[in-house]
Amino acid sequence: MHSDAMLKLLNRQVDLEIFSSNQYRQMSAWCEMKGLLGCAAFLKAQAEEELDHMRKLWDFINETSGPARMGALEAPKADFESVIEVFESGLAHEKKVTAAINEMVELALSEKDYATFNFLQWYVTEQVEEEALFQTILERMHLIGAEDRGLYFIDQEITQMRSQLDSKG
Ligand code: OFO
Repeated sequence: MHSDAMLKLLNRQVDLEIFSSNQYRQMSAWCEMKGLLGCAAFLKAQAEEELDHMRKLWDFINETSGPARMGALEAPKADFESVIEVFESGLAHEKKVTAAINEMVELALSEKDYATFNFLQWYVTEQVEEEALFQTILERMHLIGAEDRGLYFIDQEITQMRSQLDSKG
């Protein structure tokens, strides 16, 4: 059902979602070592969500043309200068994911692959939310100040943001 080019991009996206999960889990470990337990929990939850994104793709690929196929992954970045750098890297990464999804949407449209185009709409919406979330966190960090006691308040703020997201489901 999919062209080879579409299947290649869908499988590439599987790898990107797994990489995203690994990256957020690795960032979470950095935060935990710095005593930023709210940030660590937030990032660990993000890591789990990325696996959900991968599973959705995996099932879609196999239900349509298949087969879903995993490739080699690079190691995620593990060392950061500051918690701001962690979340800036997160935002930059999400922008990369958005670009990859947009590329698939464009190909699906140009090939008249409407099933894939329709499937990808969930990801398009999700990316708007994820970029906005990282952007908001960074704005709050700049507002509160990510040094000394500011770090404590940031950690509290992120804990609250996570529980609001969890209660929305
Ligand atoms: Fe963080 O995004 Fe998946 O798709």
